[in-house]
Amino acid sequence: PATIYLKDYTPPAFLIDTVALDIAIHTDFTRVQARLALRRQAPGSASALELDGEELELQALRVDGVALPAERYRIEGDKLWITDLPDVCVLESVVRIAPDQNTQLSGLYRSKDGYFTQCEAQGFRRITYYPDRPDVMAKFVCRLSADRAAFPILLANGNPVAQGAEENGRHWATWEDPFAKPAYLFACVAAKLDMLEDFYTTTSGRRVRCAVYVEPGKLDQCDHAIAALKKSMKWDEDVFGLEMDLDHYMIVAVGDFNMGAMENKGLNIFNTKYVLARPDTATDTDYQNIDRVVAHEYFHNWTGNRVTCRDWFQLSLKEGLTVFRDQQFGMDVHSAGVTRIQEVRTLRAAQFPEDAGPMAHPIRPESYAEINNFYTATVYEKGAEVIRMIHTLIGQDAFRKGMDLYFARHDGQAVTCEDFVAAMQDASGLDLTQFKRWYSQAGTPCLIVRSEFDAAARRYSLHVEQQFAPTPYEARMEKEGLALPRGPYHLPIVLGLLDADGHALPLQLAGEATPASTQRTLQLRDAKQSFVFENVAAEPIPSLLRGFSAPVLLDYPYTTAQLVHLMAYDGDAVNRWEAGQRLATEILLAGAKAVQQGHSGSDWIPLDYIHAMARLLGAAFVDGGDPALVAEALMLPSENVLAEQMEVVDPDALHAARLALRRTLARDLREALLAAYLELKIDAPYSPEGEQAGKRALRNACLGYLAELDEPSAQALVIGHFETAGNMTDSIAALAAVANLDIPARHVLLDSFYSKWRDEALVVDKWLQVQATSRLPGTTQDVRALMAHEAFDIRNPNKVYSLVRAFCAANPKHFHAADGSGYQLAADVILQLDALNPQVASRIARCFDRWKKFDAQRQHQARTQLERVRAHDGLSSDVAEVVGKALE
Ligand code: HT7
Ligand code: ZN
Repeated sequence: PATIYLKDYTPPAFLIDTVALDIAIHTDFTRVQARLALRRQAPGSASALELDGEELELQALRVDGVALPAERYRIEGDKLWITDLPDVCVLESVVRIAPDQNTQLSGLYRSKDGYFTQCEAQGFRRITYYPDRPDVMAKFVCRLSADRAAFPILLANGNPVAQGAEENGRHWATWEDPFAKPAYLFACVAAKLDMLEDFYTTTSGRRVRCAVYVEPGKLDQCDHAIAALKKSMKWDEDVFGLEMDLDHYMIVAVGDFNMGAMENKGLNIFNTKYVLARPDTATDTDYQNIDRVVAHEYFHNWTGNRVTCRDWFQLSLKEGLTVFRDQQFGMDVHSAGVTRIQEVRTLRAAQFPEDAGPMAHPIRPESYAEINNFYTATVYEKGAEVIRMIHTLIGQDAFRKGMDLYFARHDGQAVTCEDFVAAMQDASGLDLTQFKRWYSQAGTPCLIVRSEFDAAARRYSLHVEQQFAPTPYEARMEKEGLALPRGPYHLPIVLGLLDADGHALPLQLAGEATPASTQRTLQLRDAKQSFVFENVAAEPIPSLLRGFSAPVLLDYPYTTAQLVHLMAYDGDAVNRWEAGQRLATEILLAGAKAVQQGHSGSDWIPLDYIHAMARLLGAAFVDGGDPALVAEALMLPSENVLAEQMEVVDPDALHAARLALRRTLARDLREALLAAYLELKIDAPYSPEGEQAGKRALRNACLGYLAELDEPSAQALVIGHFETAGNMTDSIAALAAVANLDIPARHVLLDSFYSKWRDEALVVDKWLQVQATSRLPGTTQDVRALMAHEAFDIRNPNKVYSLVRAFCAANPKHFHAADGSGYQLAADVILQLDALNPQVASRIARCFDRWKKFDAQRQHQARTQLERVRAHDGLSSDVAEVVGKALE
């Protein structure tokens, strides 16, 4: 595929003031008429108008009402060029499209209950000819018509202005959006849907109608989404002073959707997964995800819509910032510590491996072949970490001033990441020149920290060295003549020091007269930099990068005793958790080595660790204890995260070591786990809110450990948990546990679950997922069999993600099977899917990212499948880019 470069950006020759669309949906085609009011940017210049169009059947083209002669335009691939246009004119086009055949789910497409759109990043060009780029912002009016009985709901962005009947049982509606927007934010829906509405009054008195549209019969699953929307509206007013700017805010849920949700102006379109919830169908995690995704899309109204991206290289401008905002919302409305821990876990599981693999890229890449491949953990999650670092460096007040300045300068504009950083710099007075390296350098930096204590001088020093090795991205850029200078990062190190009793020490940096506080934010700028603390009586234990203050790897030679100490006493919840993860990682890597050397025992598990975990569990029940935090701490690092730490990954050894540690903990803490399980039983009616959800998380974590005991009584406990579950969180916890057990009850429970829920698509997804992630032998064949089951549909992204991606991304033991059976399954699906939905196929292809970290036999198997995919005729640019980079 052709590569597109940031350096080649040029402004559009023509701007568009207004767009009038007429979309007429018929049974076997849709006719789209577009009227574009064009204005040349540089009046008098001769440049041609460049329009994008994909899979459009052009029927008419008129300029100022006159049919355009053939010599004035040419179609080349997915471009339409028109020459000799006046500086100001009206272009009208008529095209036919086939949404019923649109399996890519980009543009206008058919789903079960009607027609829906998805235009980001480049879907609008599949609806009509248009300059489909975010720096062309226009005001849209949309007339939509369809059969009234089949599609009674007709929606588009903005406000409804008129509606009426047509002949043959058809009807129409016109919507007008008062705000100029890029085409990627356009949306329309013609469908049969139920609707739940509520109202929110903004601080300035605007009464906003909040409406959620769902598949008929699902109104009892909408309450949480609508409450989340109102909570988000309030939060954005309270924290950022940002109000809703329209009278209608609509959320439409659709079962066929490539991603999570889409922030179209005033008409968000959501994957059903992030809207529908009832206690018996959705887990606590589902409820929390709904809160976060609803908030995220709502927050985009300002960070993304009112101020948008100049070009797609700037994607992190809106995504990193909006993820940061939804993270802050999550920390405010749920537990701050648990929320942050979960974010750090996601970053480590998804972004760090990406940054170490063939698709590594900075949060603002210099080039791409297929923009859909850049909706990545790096652009989203690392992008949010970069914003968080600015927030940490300048503080909440200056950050808020920076946001205000950003909107004052750029409301209604399409801008760059530079513009955002400039606003933050100007509002805070902090020089962010060096900081901007975070936008252009790929890879995860490593901080090597060493300490030195001078007892006589009562001085404690921390010597920090930054390592920022180049990634394949830098090598590729260099080959393409785009070598960028690399240099040390500017980043915040939030830290504290603990004494032997676990007390936080007052921190007095050299040169200061008195200690300032027990936690400091240090600014690291140099490749090597030292920080010296005075008046330190005895050698302390450092608690570094509190709250995960920078997205880096940390190399500090902690002893087991120090980590156990931090697990118990660190005043920072994230670092208490982090100490446990660090210790578990060391133990599990030693365990994997022992397994490789043929040791069958578990003498690599230190007793100190078992005792620390026992204390942790006990801490949930003392005054001020937080079961949700304890549940997080009981979760061992995943096999994929551990794999990143191995020179040559041995998935079997890692799996065996992790399982052995889980079984040892289950055996050694059996009484405490069982007591906690019994104690945490909830008798109150279900609520997804914090306290109850935290107790359930810990109770189910205990159940998970107890299920590892190869004993009938433990199995009976799991079966009883399933049979008495009063909500989906408990049901699925038991089902996931039993899916790993080779006992007759496994099939009984799986079958009864499916019979009960076969008509609830999102619950069937869970059923597929627990089977896809089972560790039992034969899982690969089971996944193949499930692909032929009536419950599976390769055209539905949720089904593919629940079964195939769950297998490839969350079942390393089977995906990386030495005989190559997992790789072959993945490649078969990628090829089958590529012809239908390249975006989803490409997401599955990303599961091969780390193939070069494995042994020679596995590498051979993976290469064989990757080459097979690459050689396929007519491969999409999406999959070609991912597989091509993997094979580089
Ligand atoms: N901004 C939205 C991105 C999105 C998307 C991108 C490509 C293909 C399909 C898509 N659906 C949604 C989602 C968000 O970040 O809010
Ligand atoms: Zn987003």
